[in-house]
Amino acid sequence: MTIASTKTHHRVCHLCEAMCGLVIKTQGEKVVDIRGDKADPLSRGHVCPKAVALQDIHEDPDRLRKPLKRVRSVAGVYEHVEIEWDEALDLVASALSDTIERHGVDAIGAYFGNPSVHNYGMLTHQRNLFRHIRTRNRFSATSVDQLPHHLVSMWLYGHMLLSPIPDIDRTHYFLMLGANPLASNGSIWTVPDVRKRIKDLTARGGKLVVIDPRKTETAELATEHHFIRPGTDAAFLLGLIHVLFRDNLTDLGKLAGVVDGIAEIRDAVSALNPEWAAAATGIEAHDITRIAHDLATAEAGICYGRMGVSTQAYGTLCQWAIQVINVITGNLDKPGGSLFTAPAMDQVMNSSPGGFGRFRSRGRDLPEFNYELPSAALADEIRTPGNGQIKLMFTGAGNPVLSTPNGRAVDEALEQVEFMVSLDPALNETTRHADVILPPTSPLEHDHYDIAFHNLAVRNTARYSQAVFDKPEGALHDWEIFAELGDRLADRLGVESTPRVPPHKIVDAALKAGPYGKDSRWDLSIDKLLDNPSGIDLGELQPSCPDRLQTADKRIPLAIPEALSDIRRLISGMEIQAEGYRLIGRRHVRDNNSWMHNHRRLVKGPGRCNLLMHPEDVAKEGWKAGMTVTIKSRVGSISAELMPSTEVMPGVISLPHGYGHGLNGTRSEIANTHAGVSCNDITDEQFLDELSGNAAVNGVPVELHA
Ligand SMILES: Nc1nc2c(c(=O)[nH]1)N[C@H]1C(S)=C(S)[C@@H](COP(=O)(O)OP(=O)(O)OC[C@H]3O[C@@H](n4cnc5c(=O)[nH]c(N)nc54)[C@H](O)[C@@H]3O)O[C@H]1N2
Ligand SMILES: Nc1nc2c(c(=O)[nH]1)N[C@H]1C(S)=C(S)[C@@H](COP(=O)(O)OP(=O)(O)OC[C@H]3O[C@@H](n4cnc5c(=O)[nH]c(N)nc54)[C@H](O)[C@@H]3O)O[C@H]1N2
Ligand code: SF4
Ligand SMILES: [Mo]
Repeated sequence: MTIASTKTHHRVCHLCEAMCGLVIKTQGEKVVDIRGDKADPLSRGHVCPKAVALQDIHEDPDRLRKPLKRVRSVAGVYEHVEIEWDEALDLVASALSDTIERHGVDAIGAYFGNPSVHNYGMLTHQRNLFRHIRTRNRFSATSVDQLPHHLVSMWLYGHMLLSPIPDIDRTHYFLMLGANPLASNGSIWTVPDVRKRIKDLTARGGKLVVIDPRKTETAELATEHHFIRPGTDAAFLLGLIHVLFRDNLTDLGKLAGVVDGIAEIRDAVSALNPEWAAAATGIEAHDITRIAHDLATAEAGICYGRMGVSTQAYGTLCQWAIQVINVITGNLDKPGGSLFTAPAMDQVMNSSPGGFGRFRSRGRDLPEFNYELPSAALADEIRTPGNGQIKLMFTGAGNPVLSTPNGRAVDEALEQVEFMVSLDPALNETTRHADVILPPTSPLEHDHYDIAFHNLAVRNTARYSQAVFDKPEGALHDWEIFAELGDRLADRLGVESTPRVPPHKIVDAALKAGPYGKDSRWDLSIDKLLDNPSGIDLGELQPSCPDRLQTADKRIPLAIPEALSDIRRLISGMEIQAEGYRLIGRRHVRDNNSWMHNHRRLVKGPGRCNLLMHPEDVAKEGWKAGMTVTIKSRVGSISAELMPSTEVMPGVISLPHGYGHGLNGTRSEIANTHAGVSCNDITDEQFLDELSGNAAVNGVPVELHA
């Protein structure tokens, strides 16, 4: 017997936005060790419990290694059987061209999920296929997530991807709403090792103030936590803006000459005093006043809000108000405030700035953003007959049955399409409907450069990871599948196909042409990054306005008409706040949306898909811990085990998303034995941030029954 020698690999973890550097040891085909890379200038050795799951994903016996085709067995039930790549790719290309010829290009629907942004080949090569399919029926996880951030960045800063990043390491005051980075590891804010960064902030006398209907792990570390009634944050934020104007606390600092619309905003909030905000939110008026003063008078401060304030009924208004607060307190573009990044491969300079409302969904008249329709309209666009009805559905790296509102309706609708194809390594709740599943290589079998998340990081760095293992004979990377399908479709449509440039060559060219490229002292390239496998530090974030602004006049038009008119909807919405329970979500550090429940190390321990409810509410209903409670909304009902907890405020219940496994025809043995229920079976596709069309999966009105 020969013992394989141990090899050491440097690789970044792509599972969440934190981009932790890893050192991975292998022997032959086995991973023998995964740990944090202390030499990584961004993550400094940090990892979370999911890092080891890279091995579990790679070794998972349920991970698909060959394409599957759905066939009806003699017994009349559907099953998936393995087929060869050539047959699978031809089947899909023929179905695509056939659908385009019969019904036009809009008959093709596409949904891309979260991991498509964490896999660089999916970003670089989607175009190889979709340049031939310019359909209006594109959807993605964006509209169940960060759509309001993009919209507000486009309006204020001229580009949907130009997001100000909280400079936590140099701040003195951090006001955080609807985010739990201790579980999520940060979002629209790449901030590995956030626990240490928060501890450093409070140790140097700085403050972290958390606003959340649940006392989260992050709130536990905060200097101050306030419960807030779900969906009322916009009232809190506008109340803060009111105080900032009323008490003469505004100071635009060096942005004074570049911002328009201050007077309009002052007028729009003149009646929205802290007493009004207190009645809506449940946060005391004197606390609102004090927080406004503390933030404005801090040497440098941050206002930041994420999921909890984006995926709610006033998501866009919240994200707009957050930017207004940062601008009028002089904290935008300031060290210790929020700063724009200067990444080595700059997505802002290399992509479209975004656009809004250029067309609308057929069924419900919802606006597109960046040529995507809200995912809350997906089932409708499949079911509504007529020109533009979806006949063929393409999903890539997504699980909309578990992740989009009224997932049961999506589940039923997917069964109705004429043909469905999924680019995914899993046979799960969504892909079980696919006629053909195309599984890409495992993460350890391909290289990686974080095209997306360097743009959102608390420090400018660059890091390239080579594949840990060779790709198996015959297997294809995600980008190669797009390229193959693109070629075959082009051939059938009689148009030219796209030259096949591997992702690392695209990144290499962008690095060389970028701000740290050939014309700089850094001379960055893929070769240079190969010589520095733990990454290269390009320094801390720097002020960059007005140059960095992408608006035509290099100014910030703060008084966005759409936001100002949405204030009226908020005011009437706050007057008619329904009684009864409101559902919110929650994340756990060992979950990752719906797709990492098939790894024993991540699901072990007590079940996590239980219903949190305040003990006073539990007592009021006469219920007990451990009993099964049915949660009912306009669209459906589910049942979950009750767990009384003072973590949530009275009137609020919390259930994580991404569960609800165990459906017929799926292949994930461990996840199916930790099935849980899908909270998106009761989130409502009609309950939206009406301004943007973003799904409101938080603050959903529900009824409870024993
Ligand atoms: N109620 C409620 N709903 C929510 C949320 C919430 O907080 N509450 N959160 C929302 C948010 S923020 C998001 S981002 C969405 C996520 O929603 P989705 O993106 O739709 O779902 P995921 O669970 O991330 O599913 C990812 C899929 O990608 C596959 N996959 C993983 N890696 C790769 C890869 O490299 N290549 C390919 N081709 N496939 C891959 C997995 O097998 C899985 O099928 O959910 C949203 N839904
Ligand atoms: N471990 C783990 N990490 C992840 C993910 C995961 O599923 N698991 N998903 C990744 C993805 S796709 C994303 S987008 C990010 C999300 O990253 P975060 O935005 O940090 O996500 P959450 O942990 O869901 O935090 C949202 C918080 O909003 C609160 N909330 C709910 N409703 C309201 C409200 O009305 N007002 C206020 N103020 N707060 C409210 C919730 O209680 C919760 O604490 O996490 C990423 N990282
Ligand atoms: S926090 Fe965890 S999942 Fe996220 S990049 Fe780091 S190790 Fe990976
Ligand atoms: Mo997300």
